[in-house]
Amino acid sequence: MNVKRSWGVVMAMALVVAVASGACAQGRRGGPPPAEALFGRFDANKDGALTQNEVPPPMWARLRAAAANGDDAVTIAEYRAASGR
Ligand SMILES: [Ca+2]
Repeated sequence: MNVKRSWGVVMAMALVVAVASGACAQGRRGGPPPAEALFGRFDANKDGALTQNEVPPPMWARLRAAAANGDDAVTIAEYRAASGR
């Protein structure tokens, strides 16, 4: 791996950590983050649902309870129903 590529990987990881901690901090300060912010940041495949592989483990521990139909994916409608956001 060359230096340019390594730098890109480091910057990408830093961005992921910054976004994840920002969303978690937002949740701690004022309750759950708004659905648009959460799904905009973490719905990697843009299918309108969050799955375990798309969010940090502590976030998934809270989110999975919103999967009303028990399919281990939380749709934006399920999130809104559970969080009121
Ligand atoms: Ca998704």
